[in-house]
Amino acid sequence: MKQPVNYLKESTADFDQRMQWWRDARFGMFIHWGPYAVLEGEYKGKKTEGLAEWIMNNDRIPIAEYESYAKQFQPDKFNADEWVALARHAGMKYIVITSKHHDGFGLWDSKVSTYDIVDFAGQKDILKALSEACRKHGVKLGFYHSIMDWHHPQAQAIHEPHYWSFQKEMPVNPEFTSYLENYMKPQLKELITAYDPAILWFDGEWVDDFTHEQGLELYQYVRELKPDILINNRVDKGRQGMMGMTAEGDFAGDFGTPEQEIFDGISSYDWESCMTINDTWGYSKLDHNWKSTAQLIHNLVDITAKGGNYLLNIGPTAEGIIPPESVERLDQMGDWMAVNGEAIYNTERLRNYKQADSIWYSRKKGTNTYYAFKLGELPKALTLRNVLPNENSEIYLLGHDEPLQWSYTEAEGLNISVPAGLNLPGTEVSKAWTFKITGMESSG
Ligand code: FHN
Repeated sequence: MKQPVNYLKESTADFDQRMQWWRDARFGMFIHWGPYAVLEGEYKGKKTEGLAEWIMNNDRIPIAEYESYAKQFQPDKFNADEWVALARHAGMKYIVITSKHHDGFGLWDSKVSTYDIVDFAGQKDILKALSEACRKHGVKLGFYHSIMDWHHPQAQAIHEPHYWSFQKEMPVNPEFTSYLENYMKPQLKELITAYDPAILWFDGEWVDDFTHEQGLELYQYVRELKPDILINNRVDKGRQGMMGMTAEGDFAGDFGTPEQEIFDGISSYDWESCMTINDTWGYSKLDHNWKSTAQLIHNLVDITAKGGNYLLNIGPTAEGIIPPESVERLDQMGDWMAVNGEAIYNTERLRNYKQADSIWYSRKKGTNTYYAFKLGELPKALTLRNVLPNENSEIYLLGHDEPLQWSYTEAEGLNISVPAGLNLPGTEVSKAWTFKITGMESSG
């Protein structure tokens, strides 16, 4: 009789093998999409105070009324191939989309529930279309799945009004375990069986109804369904707030999840910063606070140099249109990645990953090829202190064909001359340049 595998006791070698594609990928697309997009961040003419995808809870919208918006969720302009093509051009190697956010609405044709895009809204199966497009275009697909559920009677907050609040102790729903075992887990099984996701990205684990023991069981349950799937640390109770890393203890989860921030330093644990391009995850017609493309690229460089992943969010409209401001930025990131992506993918971090406030480093995995990113402005000469070239080293500026002149002294470090009048396409937007140094002796 074959012993069941205890996935909570995985060997380091097996863990590293399972994580490898994700570590090498570095950069993914997050998608928050659901009936909240119908409301566009506004309820009864008033901008919702919090995040657009929290509008049902924060504006105390009665379930029956919110269901009427769910029926209006008719994404007739949704084109899965276009969304995957945008992610690919941006240099994103995987996509994580909300299969079910806190509002409980499913973006697939669930056999467990009728509260989904097919049975309830009469639309096509979004996750089916997206999984087919991802398979066609070689992009990995993951699902964000909320443990908290404001719609299911066995999961929703049981005091009146039955809305969830961070600010107060909430009486737990005595039926929550039944919701987990007889609703949420069967939905996870149909998602994994039907669409073969590479990642399960849990959220909403903070509710008092959900326990650490249930988190350990949930991790084991999902890995038994698909042993090589990756699962974030919000599957259990160890995530430490928005800083996102897992507390000491026997908490489950393959990677930490800093949210709207970049881990400050380096960690021996895997982590992925999830961030928005404006300020909200779900679509809001009122959120115009778009980060610049340079800021987004600088975030990617910062995260890469520290050895993390970047999960950058888009919030499509209810029709299925990705905001043009998001498309513009992702296209510009893609232009930069086409030239500089070799310094991002399949790299590993250095102990001294940063120099002063605008130079970051990475190393091509398993080689003595190093990269130095200069953010802000391109100087006429650059001195690198965290690298040690040898006489055979060559130095290039990615996007420029000719090798650069350089000299090295122990006192000063590596001095690189930058040709005058260089005009590398897209750098006026990215404000980011990458120097490639081959044949390195070692690094600082
Ligand atoms: O409550 C959610 C929020 O709506 C969004 O999904 C973010 C991104 O992962 N996570 C939670 C807030 O921490």
